[in-house]
Amino acid sequence: MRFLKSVLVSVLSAGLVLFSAGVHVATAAESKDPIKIVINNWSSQLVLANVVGQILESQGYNVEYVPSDSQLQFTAIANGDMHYQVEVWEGSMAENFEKAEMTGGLVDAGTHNAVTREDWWYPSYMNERCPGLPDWKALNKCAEMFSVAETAPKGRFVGPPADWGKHFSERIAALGMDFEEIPVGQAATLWSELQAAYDRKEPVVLFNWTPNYIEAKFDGQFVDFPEYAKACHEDKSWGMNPNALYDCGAAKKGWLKKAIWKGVKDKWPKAWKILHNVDFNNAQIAAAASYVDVEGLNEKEAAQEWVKSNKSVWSKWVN
Ligand code: TMO
Repeated sequence: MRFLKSVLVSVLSAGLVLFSAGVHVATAAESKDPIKIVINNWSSQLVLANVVGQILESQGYNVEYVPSDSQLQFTAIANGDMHYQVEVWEGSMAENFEKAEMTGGLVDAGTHNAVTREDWWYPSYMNERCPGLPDWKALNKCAEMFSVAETAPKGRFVGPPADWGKHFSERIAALGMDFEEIPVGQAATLWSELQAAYDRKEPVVLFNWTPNYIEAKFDGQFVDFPEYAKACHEDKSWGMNPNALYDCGAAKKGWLKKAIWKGVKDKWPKAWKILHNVDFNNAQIAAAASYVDVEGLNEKEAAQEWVKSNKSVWSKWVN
């Protein structure tokens, strides 16, 4: 009996070994070192980074999540200290992304289907109260309406966390606006400020972006600033203020890219392909944010949900 039991155990464990060898066969020749996926401080990025990580794990890879500043991350990727960023936004990261790409260490891993915009945004009930919106000059005429004790008589612009590289204070100065940027410490404060104003139909103008869950929950729109051009961020003489950069809005149809360390290609060749294939659209990104900001899941749980219910989407990236 004892003999039988031990035979059974060894047969079972041999089977287990064979089974796990089978699972890992695709990546047998590849490094077991963790692929380091960058995480930032807004919901969709956190969820999608975990989605990508869980997909890689399903293919036998080891994964590590590394927090980084959304501007400094590109040098870290170029140096091979971090390996992949799933959300590179044109409106806030193009310059540092392209600088790192020029060193050769960071590679453009392709553009998502999603079209993006990151800019000043206000609830639609302000259209009646401030005629001429969404034009920025009309907004500026109503500046005092947006003032709080801290900024009066200037209007308050509820700005993003400092590390998001937006240059909004420079824009305010370049365009001579009667606004002052008051940055939040974290993204969640943007939404609580919006909610508080929205509930009382009070004036508020804040930083927002699309795709995001906000557009499904609140009725509002972006402020139209002078049309974006690359030169606006590089050449002072460009635009309506000949002595300043940033006298323009963000791209209205911005790209969303992925960034990868060039060394991934030799170290994890199959992952290199998968990570290029990753492709999210607007609805998927908004839904990713909604799992966290509306349903209250953490990013790991949200990613598990996504991976479970979108197998037909990601199985194409893997094969
Ligand atoms: C990069 N972000 C979506 C926060 O503007």
